[in-house]
Amino acid sequence: MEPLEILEFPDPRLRTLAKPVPEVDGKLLALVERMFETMYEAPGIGLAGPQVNFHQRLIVLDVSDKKDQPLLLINPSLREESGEIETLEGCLSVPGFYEPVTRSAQIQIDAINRDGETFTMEASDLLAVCIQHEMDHLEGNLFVDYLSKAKRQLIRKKLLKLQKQQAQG
Ligand code: QAP
Ligand code: CO
Repeated sequence: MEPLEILEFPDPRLRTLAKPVPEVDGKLLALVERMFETMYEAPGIGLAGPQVNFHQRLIVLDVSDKKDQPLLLINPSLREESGEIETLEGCLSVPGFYEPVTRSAQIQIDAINRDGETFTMEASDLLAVCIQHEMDHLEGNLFVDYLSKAKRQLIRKKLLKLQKQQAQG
């Protein structure tokens, strides 16, 4: 399988507000499979539609050690959140950079599954962090937005330099 191209910060397309998935059909599920494969191959623990230039509210993740617990979230919405947790976060769209981010430690969300059915789930710790990180992507937000402007600008500069080098071959 050819992995999907992952947009990288500061690509302005990552700032696009994702629209609700209108319908769960075979075409969408085929993209979901490619997103899982792209995430596992990277390797990563989460990937959101906007990162692969698909601007609908779609998230794939797997925070398990054995990489055997794929989770698909379509049109997720936050119902409840509590507590605080600081995690060293990274992002497939910000390769090579990891910084601490504070988020809610426990969350409850609603989402739609691959059968088009709504479900509710609770998550804590790394799973909760990863879901919040991926839901940020649907709003066009990135973990670097939580850092100081100086840190964000430095990451931006370094990534632009790398991207230019890669474009030149
Ligand atoms: C989001 O991120 C996340 O820099 C998912 O060179 C990450 O899968 C939430 C990755 C950490 C919470 C904690 C990053 C792969 C993968 C890189 C990822 C890289 C290669 C990031
Ligand atoms: Co990310």
